[in-house]
Amino acid sequence: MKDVLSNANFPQDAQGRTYHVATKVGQVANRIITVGDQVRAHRIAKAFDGGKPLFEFSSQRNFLTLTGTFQGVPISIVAIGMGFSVVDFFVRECRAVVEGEMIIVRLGSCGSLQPEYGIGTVVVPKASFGISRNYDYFHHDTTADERRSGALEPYLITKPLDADQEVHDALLAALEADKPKNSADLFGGEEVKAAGDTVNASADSFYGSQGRIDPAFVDANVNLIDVIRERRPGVATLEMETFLLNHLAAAANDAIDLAEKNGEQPVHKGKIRTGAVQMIFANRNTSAFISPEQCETLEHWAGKSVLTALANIQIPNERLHPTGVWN
Ligand code: R1P
Ligand code: URA
Repeated sequence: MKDVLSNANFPQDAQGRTYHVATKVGQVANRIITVGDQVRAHRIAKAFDGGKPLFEFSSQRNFLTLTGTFQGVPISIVAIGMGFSVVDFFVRECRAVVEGEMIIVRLGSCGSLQPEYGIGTVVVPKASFGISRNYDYFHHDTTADERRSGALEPYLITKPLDADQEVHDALLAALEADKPKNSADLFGGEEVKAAGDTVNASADSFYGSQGRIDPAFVDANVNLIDVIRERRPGVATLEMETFLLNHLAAAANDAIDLAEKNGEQPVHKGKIRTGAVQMIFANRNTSAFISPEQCETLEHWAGKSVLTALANIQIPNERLHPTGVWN
């Protein structure tokens, strides 16, 4: 870190760059695609107008921001890594440097819990709930009785939170309209497909809280997948970020509603709308895992579709960030 930061509550440098994502006003667009991995981010950015971003920055903390235009509409792609905590850095720090409304779509990989959604299916969830490890269950002070009685459960399962309906519908429509042709050869005899209105679970680990068995650790998760299916019937996918994105958007939107109710000026004048597109990389019903060629095909299709959907969703001019590197 080279620059001097001030404000221990929300550190920013003299130009307003945030501490971890390290972008400032004018570098991030109102419409954002967030991905886990940087290869995917660069792949999608090739579909920007002119074939490349207008702004590119990789932070010391491994957040990569690529901002460009697609069909003339400014869009940022931000690669954040994995897990709940990086979503928190990403949403709060991007919110701090963007004025007006934000639409954030997560484009990530996932595991499938539904036999009809194999590798080659891309899903658009309508809702997502969280699964987190209940650390006290594993604490040495916790008694066998507390564990047996169910007073403490090994995993906490939240209520679901919805994605924005218009964003969901635009994503599904764009995927349907632009399916790769002749994909059956690459995907074991079946063409790729898109499925909407699914329910997602975001876990705080790839392993224990997604029900993967690891004899090297006590995880108390042998029946976790059954418990999840029983409590949230129809759950289709497991990944690690979508729930927190929906949660933080709701928290930001609640802060605006609260300020307005109290007759105060909200910090930001626009709400955050969210959506997600999830590519199935791991089929938890069969144990199949995606190949690099299949991955590239899905990322091109899904990436272009998310760009198209974002460009098609209208944001009124007065709720758009006024200037940026794209102007
Ligand atoms: C785990 O392998 C990672 O893959 C999924 C999970 O949510 C987690 O981040 O998403 P990405 O492909 O976007 O990283
Ligand atoms: N990402 C996850 O979090 N889980 C999977 O099974 C595959 C991708």
